[in-house]
Amino acid sequence: MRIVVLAGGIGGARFLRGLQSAVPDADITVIGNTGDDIHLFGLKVCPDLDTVMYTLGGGINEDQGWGRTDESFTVKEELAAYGVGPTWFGLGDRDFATHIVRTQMLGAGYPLSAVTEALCDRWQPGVRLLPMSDDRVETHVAITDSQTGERRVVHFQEYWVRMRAAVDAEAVVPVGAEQAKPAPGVLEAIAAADVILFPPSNPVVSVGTILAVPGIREAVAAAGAPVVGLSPIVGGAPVRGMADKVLAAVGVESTAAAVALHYGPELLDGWLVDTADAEAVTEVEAAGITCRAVPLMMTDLAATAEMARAALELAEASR
Ligand code: GDP
Ligand code: FO1
Ligand code: CA
Repeated sequence: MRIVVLAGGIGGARFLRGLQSAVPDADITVIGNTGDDIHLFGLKVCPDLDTVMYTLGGGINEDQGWGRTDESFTVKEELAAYGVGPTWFGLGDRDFATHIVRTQMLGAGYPLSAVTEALCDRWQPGVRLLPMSDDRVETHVAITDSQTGERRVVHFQEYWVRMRAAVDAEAVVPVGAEQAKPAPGVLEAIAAADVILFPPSNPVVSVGTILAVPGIREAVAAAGAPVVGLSPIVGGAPVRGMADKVLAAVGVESTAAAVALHYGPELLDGWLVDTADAEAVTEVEAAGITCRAVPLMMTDLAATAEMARAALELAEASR
């Protein structure tokens, strides 16, 4: 079975682990969000690609959900001693090596897709990990500065990591997306898929950014395969992260039903909500999307594998 998954970072990566456990023989292609990417200290950092790669490759810091296990921060401390920031972004020593290799290969002329493949040679994530695009896309967030009262735009990482999403997101802009092309293999994988899954990833800054690359949304909508999503909103709130803030920026309520309607029946054939949101089923089905309520908390591998099985069953039912 060929499965394509449009994934962000932690939510996407944890779901993928469950999917691999549920269907060990599946041929899984992950289309990863690169809108979170940021250049720091002259290095290209790809948080969501790395989160997927480290999680599936056994190198992730499990408690945090991002970054490396057994990490140290000597380089960061030394940079700070030189007064070189930003200090608000925690790059560890082991993680730095990944960014150095990536930046070196990009400098030598390799596209991000080839670099990602080379990094995955080490980690063997068991999936084909493709960036959504080889072109630079960086999500920015419009905010009102609480000190000056002025409207300005910050990089998504600054909004989330430095500001902890404490102020409202007034707009979310995937800068560069309009000019970006899908990376090699992306459209082909979507067209050849037996099933396409939206894991419980952020619908705006993860899945939304991937769909903003011209051609990808159209390919998913035109795919012969059923498309099934899992709600990242449980009981009216994101399980973790700032999905509520960025959903508000695009005028979408933080409910499991509103997120399904935001994707719409043009994209989705099926939608899973948590049992806590069972009342959403009628509304989602009224919009023409088959919907089921099942437990959607990724508390452990068994629970996550059960979610993946439910998604594949729903895909089968809506085929
Ligand atoms: P990020 O890039 O690290 O933010 O990760 P993703 O975009 O892949 O996923 C973030 C989303 O995952 C957030 O909106 C969370 O609400 C959602 N999420 C995290 N853990 C769970 C879980 O256990 N169950 C569900 N349903 N959603 C989750
Ligand atoms: N998240 C944080 O909350 N604080 C950090 O200092 C931080 C550093 C970091 C470094 C590398 C990396 O791959 C991810 C990192 N993240 C950090 C996570 C990342 O910013 C977010 O999980 C996602 O981009 C949010 O979608
Ligand atoms: Ca992300």
